[in-house]
Amino acid sequence: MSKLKALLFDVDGTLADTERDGHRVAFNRAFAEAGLDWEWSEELYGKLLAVTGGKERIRYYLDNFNTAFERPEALDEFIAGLHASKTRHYVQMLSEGMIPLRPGVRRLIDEARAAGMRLAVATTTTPENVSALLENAMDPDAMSWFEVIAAGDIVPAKKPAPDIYTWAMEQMQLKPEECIAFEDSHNGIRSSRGAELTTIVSVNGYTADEEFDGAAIILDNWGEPEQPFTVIEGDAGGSSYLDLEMVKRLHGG
Ligand code: XBP
Ligand code: MG
Repeated sequence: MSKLKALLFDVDGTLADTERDGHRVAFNRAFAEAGLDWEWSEELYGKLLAVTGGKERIRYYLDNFNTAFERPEALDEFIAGLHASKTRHYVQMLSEGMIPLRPGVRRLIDEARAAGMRLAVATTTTPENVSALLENAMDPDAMSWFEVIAAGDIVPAKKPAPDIYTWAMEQMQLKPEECIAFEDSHNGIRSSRGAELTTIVSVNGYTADEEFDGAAIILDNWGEPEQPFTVIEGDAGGSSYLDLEMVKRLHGG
């Protein structure tokens, strides 16, 4: 295995628990603002998460859960308009500090930066959402800590396709064996493993029962010294929270 040079982070569910109380609520606010009576419950949203990408998720909802809706002729524009409104609501919620980072994220990123590790983001979500999360929940300067922000429509095929990870590594001129990915979902690890990346998984409420074939380890949390993780599958080598030493050990380089 090559020496580890870069950490590649998914965003939603990985850096922060954004889906249930963030994205879902923002979608519902956008629907209400548009005068639609659609309401995505926590349970329904769990089903809709099968599809990544907000615009793609709205279309999936119409195709499978609201087939009676009379669609406007310009459906693409209609969905794009709803999604733009959803992004405004979501960014607003982040600016109000509604979504914190998951435990352990800030500590690991600080340690990685101090050690000269290169950092990048590889996500399906819209770029504005990434900057809003990093600046509000991590640090006002956090955008400058990440060399590459690979996000949203930058590649046409979203996760589970490997394209977003491959694109990020191309930008950084790094090979998969020089990087490690952090994910929280089945679609996420399909993408990272498809890009041949060693992948560390930490699940959340929506993804706890998903399959994570090929994960280096599956944790219930990134862990903190005072808040240890539980290992769902794999060998933590005696660690109780994820630090750079454990990341390097799992990478094997
Ligand atoms: C994230 C997603 C995104 C967000 C919504 O998946 O699926 O679609 O839920 O984002 P991952 P947008 O964590 O695997 O990247 O509405 O901005 O598309
Ligand atoms: Mg995710």
